[in-house]
Amino acid sequence: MSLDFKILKTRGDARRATMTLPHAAVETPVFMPVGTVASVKAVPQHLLEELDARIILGNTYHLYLRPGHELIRRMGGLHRFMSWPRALLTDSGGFQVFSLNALRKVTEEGVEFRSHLDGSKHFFSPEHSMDVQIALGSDIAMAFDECTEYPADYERARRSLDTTLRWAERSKRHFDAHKNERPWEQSVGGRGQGVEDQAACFVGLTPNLFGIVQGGMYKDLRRESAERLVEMDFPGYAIGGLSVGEPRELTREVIAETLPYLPADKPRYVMGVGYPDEIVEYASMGVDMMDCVLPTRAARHGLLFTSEGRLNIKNKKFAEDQGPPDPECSCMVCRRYTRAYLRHLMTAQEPLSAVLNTVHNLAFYLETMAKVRAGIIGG
Ligand code: PRF
Ligand code: ZN
Repeated sequence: MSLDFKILKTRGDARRATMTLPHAAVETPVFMPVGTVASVKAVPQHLLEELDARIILGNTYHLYLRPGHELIRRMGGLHRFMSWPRALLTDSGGFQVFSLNALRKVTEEGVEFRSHLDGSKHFFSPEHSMDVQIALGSDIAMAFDECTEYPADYERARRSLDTTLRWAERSKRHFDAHKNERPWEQSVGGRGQGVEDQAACFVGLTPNLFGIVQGGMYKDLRRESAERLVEMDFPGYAIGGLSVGEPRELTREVIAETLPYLPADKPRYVMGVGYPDEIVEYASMGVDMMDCVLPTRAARHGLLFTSEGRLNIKNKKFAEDQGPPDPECSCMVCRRYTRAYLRHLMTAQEPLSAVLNTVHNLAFYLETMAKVRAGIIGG
C-alpha cells in the first residue's frame, strides 16, 4: 500500500495534511527533531511524546558505526531499541559521509569512507544504505544521494546529480525488494516491546522510501532531478543539497523553483532547515516536512528561540531575571523555571541546562508549526 497523505485544506501554496505512517499519524506541515544516534540530545522519549513530537530522525551513518544496525535488528528494530513508539525517518548516510569525511572516495558503486570514531575503513552503496535502513525499521527511509557541495560549478553539479539519479534507481529497486523483511516481528521479549503494540492501528502499512532532489543551485538541474525522480514514482520527495553555506535568499529561490516539479498530492520535505522564520516561510510555500539540528544544538550553547527573538541565556542581564524564558510559551520549562535559574545552570555547566534549554526550543519549534497548521485551516 502506498503512503497515505490526505490533504485537508490548502491556503495559497501551503497545505495542511495528515500523513499516516506505520507508527504514527503525522500532522503536516511538520518539524522533525533530530535524533542522530537514537537520541534527541538531552531529551528522553517520554518528554518528546509530551511535546507531541510525532516523528523524529535517526541517522544511518551513525547507527551503522555505533552500535551497528545488526545489533539494532537483534534488539527488535530502532523503535523498540530506543523505546520510541511513534514514527522514525532515517537519513541515508549520503549527507553524513560527505560532511564528516574529508577522506571519502566516491565511485559509481558507492562511497568509501573512514569512520569519524576510530578511522576504520567502510563502504556504503545505495543497496547497503537500504539494508541498514530496513534493519532499523524506519517509517520513512531516504534514497542514498550525494549532497553536492557549495559552491559547485555546473559541470560538477551535473556529474554529481547523474550519480545521485542512478543511486536513486538502485535505492528504490533494492528497497522495494526487501522493505518487508522485519524478522523481529516474530520475536518476543525485552523492554520497549510495548512500543510495537501502540502502533497496532497502523498494522499493514509498509515502510516508505523518499527520493532526494539534488542539482546544486542550478534551476535546470533541479528541474531535471525532480522530473526524473517523479518518473521513478516515490511516495514522497525531499529537496536536498541546501543549507550547505549558500545565502539564505538562494535557499528560498531553489526551493521555490523546485516545488512546482514535485507532485502536489505527495509529501515534500526540505532537508536540514532552518531558523523559525524560515520554516514558517517554507511551509507557506508548500513544504510539508523539515528537520534541523538548530533548536537542539543551539540549546546546548545557551541560545533560546522565543516569541521575542533569540535570547542568549548566558547573558549576565538574566542573572536575577524572575521571568520565564518566553512569556508567550506554555511549555513545561516556561511554566516552571526562571531565566535566572536557566542562566545559573548554564554558568555552572549542569547537565540539566541542556535538558531544559532543549525542551523549550523544541516546544517552540513544534508550537510554531502547530500555529502554521492552525493558520492554514483557520485563516
Ligand atoms: N542529503 C541527505 N541528507 C541531508 C541533506 C542532503 O542533501 C541535507 C542538506 N542540507 C541535510 N541532510 N541525504
Ligand atoms: Zn517554553
